[in-house]
Amino acid sequence: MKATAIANSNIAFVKYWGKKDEFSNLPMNPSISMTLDENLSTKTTVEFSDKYEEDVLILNSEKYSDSKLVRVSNFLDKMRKLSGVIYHAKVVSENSFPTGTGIASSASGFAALAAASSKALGLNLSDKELSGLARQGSGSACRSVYGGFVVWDDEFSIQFKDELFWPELRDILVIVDKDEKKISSRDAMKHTVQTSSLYKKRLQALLDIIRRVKAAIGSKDFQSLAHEIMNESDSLHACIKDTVPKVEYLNEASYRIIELVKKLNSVSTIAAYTFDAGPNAHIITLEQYVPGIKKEMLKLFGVQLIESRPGRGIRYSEEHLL
Ligand code: 2P0
Repeated sequence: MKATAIANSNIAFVKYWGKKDEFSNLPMNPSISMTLDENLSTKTTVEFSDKYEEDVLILNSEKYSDSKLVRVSNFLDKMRKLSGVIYHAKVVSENSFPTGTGIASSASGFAALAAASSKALGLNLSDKELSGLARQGSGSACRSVYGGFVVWDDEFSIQFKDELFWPELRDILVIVDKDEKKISSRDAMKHTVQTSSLYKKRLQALLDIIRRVKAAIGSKDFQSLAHEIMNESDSLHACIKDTVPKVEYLNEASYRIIELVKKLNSVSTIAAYTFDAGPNAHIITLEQYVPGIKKEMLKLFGVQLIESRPGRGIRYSEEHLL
């Protein structure tokens, strides 16, 4: 009972922030993302067998027995319940990007885990069902089930446009800090929902924003898309700062990148910045502007860049990791 799946990370243009309740992991607001390519992916092999006396987790060649294993084990419990299989499992997982880059891998990680474990258990699920399961592992993971541009609202995500729709679009991940984040997004979003008054205003505006982002993608209107993406990132981080106790994910280097993007956009808009729960920037741009933007970003001290195109959804492999 063994299977291997690969899933890519995704970058949200309109971001998920807040849960209706922690048990179901249903989101407070709809979000829309672009699935990234192989440069930011996770490959996972899962084997269920009576030879394992407990669940085992090996991530990037390191064995884990901390909260990461608990989270994976809780997820495997859901899969066991669904299938009726009671065996423990060994999970071996590798990211395509170097370890210690400070890149969150829960989206690609739980999408790959949902796919590999359901295949190993012979469950034969639809993408929609897989998306619903991945969501229960980590919210953003439900969007990584599909390639291209993906909307998540409530239980499942759905594909809005596939990865071939806008092949010139690019994401440049600018890594400025390699440490794991100090406050998990899980905790921070809980505090934001409870304490931020800006957050209530954000929720009211989000349906309109989703509509405008979909229209900009649908008509390949980069200028409009870029403005929506930057406003949305600013809005999220304003809410995060408005949270009690105050949270600040951006650092000095993040603000330097924002200034640089504004400078690059002084004649016409060629790039958009967006930040998740950390200081590393994603720069959304078009293929033709990538060399110039990379050159400018590399002038900043000590940054590392990972470029990505719109990528594919989940796929399976016979090259197992165990
Ligand atoms: C997103 N983020 O839409 C937003 C933007 C971070 C900022 O989804 O608690 O790791 O596992 O459901 O998915 C990060 O939160 O949270 C996230 P859980 P997750 O991509």
